[in-house]
Amino acid sequence: MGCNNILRESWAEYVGWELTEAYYAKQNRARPSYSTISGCNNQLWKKTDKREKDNGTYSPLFTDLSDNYNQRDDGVEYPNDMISDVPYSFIHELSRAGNWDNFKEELQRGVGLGYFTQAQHDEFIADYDYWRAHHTLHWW
Ligand SMILES: [Ca+2]
Repeated sequence: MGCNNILRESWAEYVGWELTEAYYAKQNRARPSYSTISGCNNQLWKKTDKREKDNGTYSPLFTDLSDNYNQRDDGVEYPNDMISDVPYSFIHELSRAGNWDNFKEELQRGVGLGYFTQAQHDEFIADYDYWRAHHTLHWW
């Protein structure tokens, strides 16, 4: 695998974000819905970001399953994140998918488990499918 792996980098960003959020919660501070505390939530990621130039691999793929902020509210160029509060256990399973096809197959299970609707799932995955289709040198 190369260093530009969207699954791996996005997972690392999620862990950093989640730990920072947990720390703030422990300090009795409200969990910010759109936190820039850690800089790991990547809410400004766009499907048109290039891999290296715009840090395209540092996406909110995992963070968006947990956070309750829909960055689409900031503009149509951002993902329509209508999913929130997916259990960590499920997100962790997704992190072990290893490649994009396995990730998508696992994510689909979330519909049956009631974590989100099919429509929310389809909207969630659309920007990443677009990103993948427009990047020939990607490592998933
Ligand atoms: Ca979000």
